[in-house]
Amino acid sequence: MKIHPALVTLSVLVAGAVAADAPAAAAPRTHVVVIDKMKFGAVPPNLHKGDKIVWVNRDMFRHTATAADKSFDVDLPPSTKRVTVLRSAGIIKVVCKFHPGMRTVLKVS
Ligand SMILES: [Cu+2]
Repeated sequence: MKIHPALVTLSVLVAGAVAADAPAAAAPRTHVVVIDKMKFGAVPPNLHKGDKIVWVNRDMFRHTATAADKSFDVDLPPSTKRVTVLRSAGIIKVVCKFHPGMRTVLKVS
């Protein structure tokens, strides 16, 4: 059986429309983690791949937010903020390279 090229085009268009109607993943959100007094502040629950974290350093010291899995490494001079995007799911351990006692954990689904 020979399929008319126009039919192929039509079925591709229909498939595209169906995909567009499928429930999309939750829109990425932006969360804030404040570093103050040599500690990472509360980490928001329900983090998802694609979300952004705004790391805010309120200290007079330079810090970093460095993922143990190397998915991000943010330098944070005093009184600065930087944004990272969570590109992978999983449990991500985060430390400050300058102060090994500073640690937190992100749970990304
Ligand atoms: Cu630090």
